[in-house]
Amino acid sequence: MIALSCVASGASYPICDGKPPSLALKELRNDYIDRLLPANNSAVMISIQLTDQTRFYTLNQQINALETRVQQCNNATKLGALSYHLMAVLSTCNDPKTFSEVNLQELIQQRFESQFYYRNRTQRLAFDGWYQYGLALQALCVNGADVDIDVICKALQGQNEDGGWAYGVDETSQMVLGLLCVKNQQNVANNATHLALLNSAIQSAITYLESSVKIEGENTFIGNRYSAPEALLALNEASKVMNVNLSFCNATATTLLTPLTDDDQIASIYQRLPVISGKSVLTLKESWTCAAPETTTAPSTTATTTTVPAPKCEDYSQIEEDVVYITVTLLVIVTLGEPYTGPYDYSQVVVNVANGTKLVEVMFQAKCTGNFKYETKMTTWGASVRSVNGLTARGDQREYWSLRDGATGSSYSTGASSYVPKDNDLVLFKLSTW
Ligand code: B12
Repeated sequence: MIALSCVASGASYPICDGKPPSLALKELRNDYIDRLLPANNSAVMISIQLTDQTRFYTLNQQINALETRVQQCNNATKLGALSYHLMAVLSTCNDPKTFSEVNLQELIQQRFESQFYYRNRTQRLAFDGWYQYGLALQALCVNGADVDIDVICKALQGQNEDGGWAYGVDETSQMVLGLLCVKNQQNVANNATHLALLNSAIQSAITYLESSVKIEGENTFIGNRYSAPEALLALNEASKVMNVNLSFCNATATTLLTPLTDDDQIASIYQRLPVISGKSVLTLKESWTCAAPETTTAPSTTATTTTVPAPKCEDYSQIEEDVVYITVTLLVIVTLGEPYTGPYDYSQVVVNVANGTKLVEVMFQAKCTGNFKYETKMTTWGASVRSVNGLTARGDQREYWSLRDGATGSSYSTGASSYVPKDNDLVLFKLSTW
């Protein structure tokens, strides 16, 4: 009876049971990889390399582009970018200390030193954020460099009482992966006090991640849909050395590993892909080998890039009969601080748009009215809002434009390229710090 219900539940995932992927999972993996292949990005490279090197048909082009990115690195490059580059280099079996004549390991070590002094005083939060701090622990560690004990101590001091880091699951997963890796270093493993502190930090982080499992109808997440892949990888790595409750593993993997839609952003795909093979970047640490892509099975046609024409205001000037229109209000609040604790610089613009229009397009149509201005930068999560009404968020002050529901003040769970406003929505752009 038990065996039957196991079979009936169907899916089996390497990340949950260590068995090789099923045929269906392999097909899904190929779809994910095909969508990622045209993107020139270090995180994409790592994701494909971890999952299936033989299908990385664009590897050589990607290595060339990686060289250019690495050459552009300097002491202003953030921990996250440096770390992705380092791990991408390592995943191709090149040396991150000499690749393109840049020593990425050293740049990370230097960048660690400048994390806790900003806004003119010593701070408890890492300037580049705990997500990137965790990535940097992983990068140094998988490259075989001993992470300074000071760097590890600062990480532990930054942990919240509930066991998480910063705002939640995303950051905590990266920190768990990083700390799991540095646990085996000489300066930690040979010092009983350090080891005990680190073990207890990891243990409470695991408890935090386990308590972030959410069942919403048919779906199971850890945190939300976007934080779940990395949390699953972190818990899976932790389960190799510690007690972890992974009873929700199959349900989470089933929720995550769905066929792609046009709405899936590149970042969401490269973060989900390694869940299929169950390999985190910690796999790069020892005895990592490289295989050339299989040219025989490479698609014969070169990928055609279709350029979508830039929208024009005229495209929206006609009212079309068979289209349902909704009203969306864009509200801009400039003063930093909690919502509605004015006085604040305040402006608002009302637009009528076709139902189903993405926020970024609503913004474009608002721009056409002449009463709203904005600038975005394209990222692997879609358009990131950098400036509104001429005011640019200062990254070096940890400022950003947060996108919120103006009625409740709560943050949207997706960005401007993904969020679809509803009728009578009040979309709030609020200059905030993080
Ligand atoms: C740190 C972080 C932030 C920081 C980034 C600060 C910085 N400059 O370092 C801040 C607080 C500014 C931020 C803002 C937002 N974030 Co954020 N963020 C993250 C987090 C935890 C790590 C990103 C990172 O450092 N990656 C490592 C670096 C090396 O990679 P990168 O590609 O260069 O990362 C850059 C982009 O990720 C970008 N970025 C960060 N968040 C977002 C969100 C969107 C929609 C876009 C387009 C870009 C973007 O900033 C990073 C650093 O430059 C991710 C978690 C994750 N799983 O990826 C969430 C995450 C990417 N963020 C998310 C969201 C929703 C937002 C906001 C839309 C929240 C809001 N409602 O205001 C805003 C963006 C609003 C805007 N102006 O367009 C979601 C995206 C989900 C989705 N499908 O769109 C994620 C996945 C969190 C989650 N689990 O839900 N974020």
